[in-house]
Amino acid sequence: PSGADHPNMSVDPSLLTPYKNTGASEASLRQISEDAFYVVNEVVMKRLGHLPILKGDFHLLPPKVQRFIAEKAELMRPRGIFICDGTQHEADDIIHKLIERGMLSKLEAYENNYICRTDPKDVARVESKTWMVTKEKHQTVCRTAEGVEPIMGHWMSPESLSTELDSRFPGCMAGRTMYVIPFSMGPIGGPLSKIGVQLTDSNYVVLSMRVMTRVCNSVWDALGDNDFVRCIHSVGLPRPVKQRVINHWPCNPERVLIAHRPPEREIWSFGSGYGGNSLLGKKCFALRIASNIAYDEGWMAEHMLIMGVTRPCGREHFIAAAFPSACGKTNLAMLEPTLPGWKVRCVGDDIAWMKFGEDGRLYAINPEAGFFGVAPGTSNRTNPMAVATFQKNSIFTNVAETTTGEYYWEGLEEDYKDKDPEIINWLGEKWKIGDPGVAAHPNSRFAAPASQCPIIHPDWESPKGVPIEAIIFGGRRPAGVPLVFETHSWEHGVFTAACLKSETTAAAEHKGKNVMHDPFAMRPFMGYNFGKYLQHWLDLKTEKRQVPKIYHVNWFRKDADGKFLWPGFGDNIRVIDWIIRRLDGEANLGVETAIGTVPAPGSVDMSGLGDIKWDELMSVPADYWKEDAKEVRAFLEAQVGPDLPKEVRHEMDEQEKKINSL
Ligand code: SAT
Ligand code: MN
Repeated sequence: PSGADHPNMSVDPSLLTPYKNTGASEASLRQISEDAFYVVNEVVMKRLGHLPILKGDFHLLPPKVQRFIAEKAELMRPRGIFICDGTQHEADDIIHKLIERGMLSKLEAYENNYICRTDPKDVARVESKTWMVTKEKHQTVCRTAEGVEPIMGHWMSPESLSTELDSRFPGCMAGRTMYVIPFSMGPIGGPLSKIGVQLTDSNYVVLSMRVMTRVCNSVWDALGDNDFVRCIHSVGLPRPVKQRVINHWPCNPERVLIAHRPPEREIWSFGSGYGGNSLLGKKCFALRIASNIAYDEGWMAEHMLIMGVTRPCGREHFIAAAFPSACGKTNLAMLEPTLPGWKVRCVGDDIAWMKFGEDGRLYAINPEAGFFGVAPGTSNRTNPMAVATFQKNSIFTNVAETTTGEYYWEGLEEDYKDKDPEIINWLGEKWKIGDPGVAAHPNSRFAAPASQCPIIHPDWESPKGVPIEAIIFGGRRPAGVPLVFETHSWEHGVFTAACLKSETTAAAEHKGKNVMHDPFAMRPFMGYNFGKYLQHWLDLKTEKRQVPKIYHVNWFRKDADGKFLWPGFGDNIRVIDWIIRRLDGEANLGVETAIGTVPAPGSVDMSGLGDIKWDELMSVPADYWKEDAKEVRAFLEAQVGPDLPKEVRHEMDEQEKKINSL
C-alpha cells in the first residue's frame, strides 16, 4: 500500500535524520519516509501485543505518539491502555469508579465538588528527589565554590538516570490501567502554546490534569509536525500490592523520583501522586522543561501570576508577579481592591510564558487552565474570588470536611463559628474547632477551573497573550525589607530578583521557618544553569524592546512584637496603585535608597487604613542591609561563582557601595 493514502502518514522526522545531507532526492526521501512509517507501525503493533485498548482509537493517533505509547507500555506493562478525550462524560465515569473504590468522596454541599485524602506520606513536592538530567553537569548547575552543594538545580547523569529508571519502571504498571492524556499548555494551537502527552496509572491525575490543563482530542490535530513533551508518571505500586494502601492512595514514598531530560523534552515521575510531583504539566513541564525550550527559542517561562489592573480612569495595565510557592500569588492575582474604582482581573495565578512581540512589548500567556491553590487561609475575607471559583467542578486534596458535606480548613473559623460543625480532619479523624493540631494539612489544595473565576480576564485565553508593563518579585521577609521598591534598571531588577529570599512554607518538604534564598522564585523549578538563566534575562533586553520595570514587594514585614505591619490582601491595591502611577510617570512619588526607589511619605494611598507605622514599613535599615550585602555576595559567589554574568556582578558591587556608605 502507498503510505500516502494512509490518514496518519507522517513519520517522526528524526527517523530521516541519518538520510539528511546524503544527496538523496526529495522523492527517495519520501519513499524512505513511507517505508519507515510501515516498519515503525509494525514494530509498534508487535510491541503492543494483545494489550487491550480500553478506550480510544490507537490507530488514529499520530505515529510518533503511537511509538511513544507502545515503547512505554512495553516497559511498564499495564493491563490496558485508556486514551483520554477530556470530556465531562469521561470524567464522570472515572469519578464514579473512584467513589465506589473509596478514594474520592463527594462534598454534598456543592455541585460536582470532590474531596480526597492522600497517603499522609505523600503531601508535598519533594525537591530532594527531583532531578535534571544532562550530559554535562554544568548544563544543569552552576560552577559552585569548592565543596558547596548547588541549591539551584539538582543534577543527575544520564548513566545514573538509566540505573534509577531500570530499578523502578519495568513492570511498574502491572495490573493497572495506563491512561494517555493529550494536553495543551496554553490555548490549543496558539503561537506560544506547547503540547504534552502524559502517561499515568493514577486516575486522580487524570481528573486533575483535566482541570489544570486543556485535555481534549483536538490536541492531536494541533500536534501536526510539532514536537510534544513526553511525560511518564507512575505511582510506583504494581499489582498485586504487597504493602497496605493507605486512604486508597497508592504511592511509593521510599522510591520517589522525578527526573527531567531537557534535551529530549522528557519527564519521568515515580512513586508520588501529589500535585507538582504528578501533574506533570505544571512545574515539570511549564517551568523546568519549558524554561529550556524558552532559552532555545528566546522567550521566558516563569513562576509568575498575571493580572490585569484597571485604574479608576479606565486605563488597564498588565502586571506579572513572582513569589515562591504558598506566598499568596493566587490571592494577589484575584485581589479585591479596597480602593474605590479599581478593578483587578486574573489572567493566571502561578505560571507565565512570556515572549517579546514584533512591537517590542512583552506578551504573557497563562499556560494552565486551572488553579491549584493552597486551601488553608483562603476564605471570603482573604480571597472571595477564589472561594467563588471552587464552588463547583473542583477537587480538594487533604482538606477537612464537615459531616454536612462542606470543606473545612484553617482560616474558615469565622464562617463556621455559629455552626460548631462536626469535622473530619485531613487524616480522617473526628475533630472540633479548638481541638489541638490542624484540621487540614498546611499544603492542602483546591484544583478549580480558571474559567469559573468571576474575575477571570476576558483575554485570559488570548493566544498572543497580554502586554506586561511591570514585573514584581516578592517573598515572606519578616525583617528589614520595605513594603515596596522600584529597581533602577532591567539589570538592577535582574540582580534584585537573583537575591530573592523568603521564609519557607509547607509547599515543599522543608522543616521549620527560616529565610531561604529563592532566586526569581524559581529555585525549585530551575531548568538549567542559573548563570545562563541570568544571562538569558539580560540578553532579552534589546534596543527595540520595551522591557518591563521591575519591582520588589514585601507584604510580610513584622514589628518588634511580631505583628504584621501591613494588612495585605485587598489593601495591596494601594501598592499596585503606587507602582502604576510610577509606570505612568507621575512625579514626586519616590525616595532614592541604596536598594531602589521606595515610596515618598504620603505617596501611597492610606485612606481608611487607620494606624500604619509608615517609617517602620518603608525603612531601609543600614545594619540590616550591610549584613545582607555580605550574605548576598557570599551566596552568589558560592552558588553561581564564575557563571555570574558580569552585569549582575556590577550591580552587586554598585549596590554594596551604596549600602556601605549608609
Ligand atoms: O505542588 S505544586 O508544585 O504544584 C504547587 C506549588 O508548590 O506551587
Ligand atoms: Mn507555584
